[in-house]
Formats: sequence, C-alpha cells, structure tokens
Amino acid sequence: MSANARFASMLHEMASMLELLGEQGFRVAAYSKAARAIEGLTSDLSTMQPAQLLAVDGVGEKMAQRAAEYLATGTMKDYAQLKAKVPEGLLQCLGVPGLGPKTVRAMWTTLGVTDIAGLKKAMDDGSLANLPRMGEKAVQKIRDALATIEQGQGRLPLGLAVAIAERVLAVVRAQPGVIRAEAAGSLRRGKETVGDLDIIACVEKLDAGLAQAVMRAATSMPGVQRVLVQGEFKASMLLSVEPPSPAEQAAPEEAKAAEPHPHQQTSTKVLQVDVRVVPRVSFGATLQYFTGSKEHNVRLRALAQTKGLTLNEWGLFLDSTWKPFHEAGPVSASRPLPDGVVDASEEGAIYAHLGAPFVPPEMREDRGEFGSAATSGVALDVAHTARALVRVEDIRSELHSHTTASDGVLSIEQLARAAHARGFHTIAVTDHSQSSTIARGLKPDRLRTHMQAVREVHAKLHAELGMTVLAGSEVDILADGNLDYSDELLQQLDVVVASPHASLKQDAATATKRLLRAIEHPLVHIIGHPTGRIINQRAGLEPAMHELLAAAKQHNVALEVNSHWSRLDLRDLHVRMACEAGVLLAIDCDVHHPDDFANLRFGIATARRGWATKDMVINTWDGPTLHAWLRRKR
Ligand code: DGT
Ligand code: CA
Ligand code: CA
Ligand code: ZN
Repeated sequence: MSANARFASMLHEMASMLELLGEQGFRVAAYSKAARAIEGLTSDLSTMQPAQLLAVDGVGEKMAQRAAEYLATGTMKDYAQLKAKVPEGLLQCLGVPGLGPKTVRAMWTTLGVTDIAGLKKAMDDGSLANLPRMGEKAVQKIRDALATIEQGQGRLPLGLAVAIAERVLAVVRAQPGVIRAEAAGSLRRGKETVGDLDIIACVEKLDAGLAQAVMRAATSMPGVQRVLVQGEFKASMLLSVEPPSPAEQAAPEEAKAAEPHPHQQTSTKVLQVDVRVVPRVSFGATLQYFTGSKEHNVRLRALAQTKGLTLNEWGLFLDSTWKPFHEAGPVSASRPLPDGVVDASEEGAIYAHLGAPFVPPEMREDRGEFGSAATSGVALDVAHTARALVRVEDIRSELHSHTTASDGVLSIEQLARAAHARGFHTIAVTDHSQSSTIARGLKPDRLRTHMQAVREVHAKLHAELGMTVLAGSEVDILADGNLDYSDELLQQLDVVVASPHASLKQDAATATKRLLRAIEHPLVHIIGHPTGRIINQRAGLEPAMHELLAAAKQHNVALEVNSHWSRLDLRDLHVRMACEAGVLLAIDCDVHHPDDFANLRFGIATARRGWATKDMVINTWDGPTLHAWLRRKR
C-alpha cells in the first residue's frame, strides 16, 4: 500500500471509530470524504506542497495538518486517542457484512459486545435479535456472513498476496549475489487465494555464507512477526499482511510495538513465507517443483520415470544416483555440468527434455494439461491453448468502468485518458443504474445527461488521441431478471453490461432464470460479475452454468471475468467451461479508481487458469472489430 492509501485507510478507520463513538454525521463525513479524496490522488502525498494538498476537494486545513503529521511520524495523535477509546474487535465486527455502524454501536453500548466472540455470544443468547432494527432474519444473515469469513481464514486473496510477495522479492533481489528471484507456488499459478508464499532466490554458486545473508535479509525485513525456521538454504517466517508504516520502515524495532491497522478487511493477519536459495543450475527445476501443483508434479515425475529419468527439486538426472549440487561439488557457469545432469537452470528445458509442451504455470493443475483426460465435455487442444493463452499485453480495451457520476473517483475524461495511457483504443463508461442506490446509481434523467457528457469527451479525445469513449451502463439485473432501465433507454447506450448486485442468496433455479433473462435480452452485450461472489466473504449465486453458457453462445453475449482480486468472477473453472462451450469473455477491471487498471493481471491469471485463449476475449480485438460486434445489438 502506498503512503496515500495507508493514510486514507487510517482516515477511514477514524471515521468508523467516530461513528462508533456516536459522533455527529458531518464530522464523520469529513473524514470519509478526505479519505476518498486522498485515495483518488494521482500524485504521491509526500511530494505535494501544503497548498497543493489544500487545493484538493475534500481536504481542509485540519486534514492537511493531519497529513503532515502522518508523513512526519507515520501516525497521528488523534488516531491513537481514538484507538485507545474504541476496542479493536469492534472494527472487525464492522467488517461483517450485515452489521452497520448503528448496530455495532448499540451492541457495544447496550450489550457490552467488543469483539467477534462477544458478537457470537449475543447471537446465541438472543440478545442481538432484540436490538432495534434487528430480528431473527437479520441475525441469521450475520451468522452466514461470519461462517463464510471463517471458512476463508488462512488463505489470502491473490491480490493481497502478490503485494506481499513483491515486498519480499524486492528485499531478496537487492541482496548481493542474487541473480534472480521469483515467487513459485499457488501465487505463480494465479490461484484466487494463496495459502503461503514460496520464494526462490537464485545465486550463481551455492555457498552457505551467501545463502545465510539472503535469508537474514528476508527474516529481518519490516513486518516479520516470527521466524519459524532458519536452515542452511531455507527460511520460513510469518509476515504481517498489513504493510509496514513509514515509521516502521525507518525503525524496525519500534515496529514490533506498533499497532496493526485493521481497516483493510481481511481475516488473515499473517502469511507464511518460505524462502529458498538455490544455485543457478538448479533454478529452473526448483522453480518448477515449488510452482506445483503437487498433482501436476506427480504427473511430470511419472513422465520422467517412463523415460528413465529422475526429476526432483534439484534437477533432472539421467540416473537415480543424483546428488544435490551443493553436495556433488562446485558446479558453475564456468564449469560444465557433470555427466548425466540435464541443465535445469530454466524450467522450459525440463519440459522440452521430457518431450512435453511447455505448460504455463496457470495450467498446472492436472486438469488435462498433459493432453489426457480433460475435465469435462470438449477437450481443448492443449499445445495450441498453451501457446495462445491470453496475456495482459493482449488487452486493448476496458468495457466496465465507473466515474464520479456513480461510485468512481475519476471524471469521464480522466478515466478515458488513463485508459489511453494503458495503450487501450476504447473505454466504455458504465456507471451504475438507478436501483444501486448505495453506489449512487443514475436515474434515467441523470443517465441521459451523463450520456451526453460521455459523447462530448469522446468527440474531444477521438480528435486528439484517436480514443473511443463509449456511453454505457452497468445496469442491475433485478431479482426477477428484469433490467433496471427501459429498453428505450438501453437502446441509446453503446454498451450494456448487465450485472447482479442484490438478492445474491437466491436458490440456484431462481438465479438461473434471472440470469438467463438478462442473457436473452436483445440489448445486453456483457454479463458483469455473473455470480456476484466476493472471495472469502460471500458465496454469491450458483446458477446452472451450462444453461447460461448455452444461452450466451446462442445470443452472442460475452461473460465477464471481473479482474478485481476480491471478485475474480467468472472464476477459473467457469472460464474453462465457457471456453469449452465457445462463449466469448470480457476481461474487465471494473474501474472505480486509477489503481484498478493494475488488477488486470488477476483477471488475466484467472482467465489463463480457465485456458482462455486470446481469440475468446473481446477486449483483445482491434477497435473496428469490437465496435462492429457491439453495434450488432443496436
Ligand atoms: P498453497 O500454498 O496452499 O496456496 O498452495 P501451493 O501449491 O503453493 O502449495 P505449497 O506451498 O504447499 O507447496 C508449493 C509447491 O511445492 C506445491 O504446489 C508443489 C510442491 N510440493 C510441496 N509438497 C509437495 C509434495 O509432497 N510432493 C510434490 N510432488 N510436490 C510438492
Ligand atoms: Ca504456497
Ligand atoms: Ca509453501
Ligand atoms: Zn458491479
């Protein structure tokens, strides 16, 4: 998290705490407003002059002083005072879907509940249900939400894990003697959640002193909570999920005493990180081994055996008398490999030597990647798929984004320029529709004005940059499958993304009917986050996916792979089903904030895990092809 994001997160937290203390609405709102303004800043807080900061809408004198204090000390006195008054556990309670600030405050002041354990007790003894605005139904909702959160405990969403991996990799790569370092494991496979991190550091020649220095650097980096193992060539540690504050970075010792920042809602507080140091000749083999999956490796090892070879984490050997290189004596670039050892410095050489096509990490799940036993239905051509998998750099357009008209932080023009800076030829502006009141969805009148504004920006930027800015909507699919705007209005939009936002606990049959109606609607182009699930928090709809896919194919509707790491919806298996059914995909970032464009890698990873090739993804098309496809529904 950047200093901006961290400061904003502290302001959000202060707003929550003030609210829990029963503070007046306008004071609370001042903090939330400032927090949102800071989140939307495109420049780094620490480089801004006080006058520049004061010029930001939503930042007043007082907040500017707080920013200065935060930058100087890494915290704020007022923040610490609030923290002393409001029990930590209450903020966790606020993070439970279905529990608003009013209820949490009532829970605290009338029932004495201060944490999740207390909340559970109050649910069990019936006292929670008796609070104003509560009742059995509301309590059951909270119970379900808690169960979902607890199931997710221990596995971290990919986006958060990647941020941590990058911190560790930066430290390891900065060590003298380290040629390269990569994250392996489920993270490299792009899995939606990650159990622990597996970091592989490569040195030219394995040397105990060098390895120790690398591991010492890792285990003493900011945020390390505990060192579990520090062996000869491997270290394991628990790393705090929250990024260290500037103060901690400066003084790691004080860091241990510093308070954690619970605003970011995650149920996992620490992540295990394993760091291994290997010599260059082994790097590819080690990376391959620890990338997994275990099931994929079992298959690859069996393949090696059929050829009389031994494959392990150290390399690929012609007989079983192999030894790890550090035991077999010095092997280096200047010294040829011993007889009987295949160069395993690059993992591609291992697949090549075994006569297998190179399998991209996201496909290593033993789901048919060795050309056998496809999971279901149609078998996709493995070699072709592996070569043609969609990549981040193939994406040329964003078709799902929000502006300040609904719940985004960018203006239409800022959004379009940000998309252009990414190398995109097209962006669709798709603000929320009227039923999404929390997201400030647009009533028909406001949508008409907004469309006009989008078309004006299009005219300007098309002339200036050749950029296409499309007028669209993310229109709610209501509980019964009706759309949230009239056909007359939808007809005027260039792009319609139809998404479910409410009633996400419908039974499967109702959900299927609901989504089928949206797919069959002649004006709909894309179904946004089709299940509405939130990773570790909400299961979402469970429609009969095959029926949806058949309809999507028939009606030429694309299904979205929402790239936000808390959604990844469609999920990997659904993508695989879609590709087998020949259904088009839209990989979009659902942009609310300029940073959201960077989530594309997670949507791409999910699509690749579902074996999506470039040709199945409408965002890879050139402008004329995409625009013609959109116009077919007008
Ligand atoms: P995670 O951490 O639960 O998200 O999932 P992974 O896949 O990262 O699993 P992890 O960290 O336990 O191990 C990393 C990789 O190391 C795993 O994908 C394959 C390899 N590996 C670990 N243990 C074994 C094993 O007993 N046999 C084989 N063949 N490979 C293993
Ligand atoms: Ca792992
Ligand atoms: Ca591991
Ligand atoms: Zn949405």
